Amino acid sequence: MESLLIVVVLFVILGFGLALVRTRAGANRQRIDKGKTSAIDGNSAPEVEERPSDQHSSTAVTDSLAPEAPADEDRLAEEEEDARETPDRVPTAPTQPVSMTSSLTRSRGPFATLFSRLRSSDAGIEAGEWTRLEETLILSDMGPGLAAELVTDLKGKLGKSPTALALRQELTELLESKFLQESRELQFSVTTKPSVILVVGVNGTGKTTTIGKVASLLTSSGRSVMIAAGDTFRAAATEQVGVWASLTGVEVVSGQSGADPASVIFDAIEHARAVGSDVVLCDTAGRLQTKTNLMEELKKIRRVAAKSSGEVTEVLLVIDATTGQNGLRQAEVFHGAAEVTGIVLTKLDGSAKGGVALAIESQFGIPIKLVGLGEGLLDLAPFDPQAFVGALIGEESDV
Ligand SMILES: Nc1nc2c(ncn2[C@@H]2O[C@H](COP(=O)(O)OP(=O)(O)O)[C@@H](O)[C@H]2O)c(=O)[nH]1
Ligand SMILES: [Mg+2]
Repeated sequence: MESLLIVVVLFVILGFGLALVRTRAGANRQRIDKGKTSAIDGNSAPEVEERPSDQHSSTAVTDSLAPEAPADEDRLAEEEEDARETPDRVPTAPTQPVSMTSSLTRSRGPFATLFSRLRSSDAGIEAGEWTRLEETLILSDMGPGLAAELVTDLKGKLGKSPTALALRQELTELLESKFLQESRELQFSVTTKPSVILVVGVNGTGKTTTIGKVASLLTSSGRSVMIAAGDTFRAAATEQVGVWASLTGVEVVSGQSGADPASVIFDAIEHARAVGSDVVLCDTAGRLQTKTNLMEELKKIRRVAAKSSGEVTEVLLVIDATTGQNGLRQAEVFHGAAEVTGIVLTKLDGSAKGGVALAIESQFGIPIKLVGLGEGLLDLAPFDPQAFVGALIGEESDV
C-alpha cells in the first residue's frame, strides 16, 4: 500500500515536470515567431504577388529572357561545399566605425616582422631578405606573379642592397601605382530613377550585410532607398534583409521563397519607380562561380534589371578578403557574367590576406570601391589605396 502511494506521488511529480517543460518551449517558439514577423511587418514590405499588374509585366520580360532553369541540386551542392555558409547574423545596433589600420593588423604582421629585422642591419639588406620579401608579399595574397614582378622592379630601382627605409618607401610607391582606377565613387543615374545597384558574389561573402551598410550610407546622405530581396533561395534570407532594412528604415520588396529572383528584382524596381525611390539595392543569392546554371541565372537577373524602368548603375561583386587568391577567379567569372562595375572587399578586419585587392584591381581593372571592416552597420569604408597600402605594410615610423 505504502509503495503504491510512493509510485502515485512520483507519477504526479513527473507529470507536473513535463507540463512545465512544454509550457516553456511553447513560450520560446512564440517569441521567435514574433521576432520573425515583426522584422518583415516592420517594413510593411509589399509582396510582389499582391500586385498582379507588376507581376504580369515582369513575368512577360523574364519569360522571354529565360535561360534553362538553374538546378536546385547545384544550389544544394554549393551550400554543402561552402564551409563558410552564412550564419544569418544581423547586428542589433549600429557600432562605431572601425579604422582600416586597426582592421589590417593581421595583414600587416608579416611586413612588420620583415621590416623590423631589416632595420637592425645598417649595411643594407642581405640577399636572402629578397626571398623573404617575396614570400611576405605572397603571404599577403598578392599572388606569386605580382610578388615576383614587384621584387624585380624593386631590385632594378634600388640595387641589390638598399636600406630598409629606402625599400619601404619604394615598395609603398610601387604598390600604390598598381591601383590604377581613378573613380571609386558609387555611380547614380542623373537621368533615370531609380538607380539600381546589384550585389552579387559567392555564399557568405557579406552581400546582405553590405546591402545593410550601403543602405545606411545612402539614407544618411539623403537618398531614398529600397531593398529588393533577390535571394529567394535561402529561407531566412528575406528575414535577414528585413532586419537590416528596419535598422536603416528602408522598405523591402520580397517575393515568395523559391520565386524567380529576376522577377522579384524587376518588380522591386518598378515599385521603387512608382513611389519615387532614388536607389534600389538588389540582394542576390550566393553562387559559386563554377556553377554554370547559377551564373546563367545571374546573367538573366542582369538582363531583366536592365529592361526595367530603372537604370543599372552598379554591379558590385562582394569578395571575402579571407578567401585569398580564389577572389581572383571569382572576379574573372562574375565579371564575365554580369559586367561587374566595382568590388566590395569584405572581412578585411579578419584577414591576413588584404593583398588580393591589389591583385584583382591590377589584373582586371575593376575598381575596389568599398571595404568591409566588421559586422556592424558603420563598418564600411570607401577604398583609399594610400591608406590601404599604409595599413598593409605598416607606417614609416615602424621601419
Ligand atoms: N568581420 C566581418 N564580418 C563580416 C563582414 N561583412 C559580413 N560579415 C559577416 O559575414 C557573414 C555572412 O554575411 P552575409 O551578409 O549574410 O553574407 P551573404 O551570404 O553574402 O549575404 C555574417 O556573419 C556577417 O556578419 C565584414 O566586413 N567583416
Ligand atoms: Mg545574403
